[in-house]
Amino acid sequence: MKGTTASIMKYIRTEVFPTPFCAGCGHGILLGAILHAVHQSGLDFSRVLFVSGIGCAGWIPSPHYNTDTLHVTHGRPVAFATGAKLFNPELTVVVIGGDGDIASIGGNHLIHAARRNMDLTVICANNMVYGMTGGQAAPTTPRGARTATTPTGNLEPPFDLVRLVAAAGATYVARYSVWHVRPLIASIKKALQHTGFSFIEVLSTCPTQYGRRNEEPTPIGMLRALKQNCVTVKRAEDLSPEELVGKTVIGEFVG
Ligand SMILES: Cc1ncc(C[n+]2csc(CCOP(=O)(O)OP(=O)(O)O)c2C)c(N)n1
Ligand SMILES: [Mg+2]
Repeated sequence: MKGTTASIMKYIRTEVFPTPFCAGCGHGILLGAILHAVHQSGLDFSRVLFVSGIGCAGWIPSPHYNTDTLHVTHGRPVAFATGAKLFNPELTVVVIGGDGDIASIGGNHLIHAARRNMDLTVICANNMVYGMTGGQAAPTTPRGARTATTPTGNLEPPFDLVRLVAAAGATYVARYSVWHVRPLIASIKKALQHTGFSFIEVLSTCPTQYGRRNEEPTPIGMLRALKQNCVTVKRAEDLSPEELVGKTVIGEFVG
């Protein structure tokens, strides 16, 4: 049953279906990828604690995952997860949050947990916008992108989350997208088994709040853009700075 949808259904509270996600939301793909990684790792699901804040990404574990989930204040899941891990060190503690939750209001918790090399896995579902609250600009919104609060284009530069977290001291750092599901699952497996602070940025699609205001309004167009615009770390080594403009480098950066 490796890799089939049937193999992960036992980890899902199907009584909460249909999901709260909009049509074309990439967070559902990430929801499944995390469960495939758990399944393939052979972890006891009842000994995994998922912590999430407020936002569409917060709904990935809660209410969907059939184990303990903490659905906490916006921006604070890393802080709650730190407390849970210190109190109960044998738990595998996984934070799942949006780019606003993890890197905007929660940015300080993120860098300090990385600095301390806390034994947590943090998965950031980066749809480059505040999806749930109406599509405001986030610290991950690309320059020039239109959002509810930057209708003529964002003037500010975005954070490069993998560089930020790697510089802060994380000991496993990777980036993939919801298009690159197989390498994403392999990376989540590594992060779950890693001792120390592991961080995965997952580029996700938000047709409702991001795509419709920018070049790719459709779910399939957004997925195609991820396929076309992402280049692996290895391939990026052979590209000039000019050739890398508009590209996102994916792969493992630390670990
Ligand atoms: C302390 C606090 N500040 C602000 C909010 C409003 N709020 C809820 S979710 C959110 C941002 C959601 O964006 P993100 O974390 O990227 O998740 P997404 O919905 O895009 O998956 C904001 C600003 C809140 N609930 N609590
Ligand atoms: Mg977001």
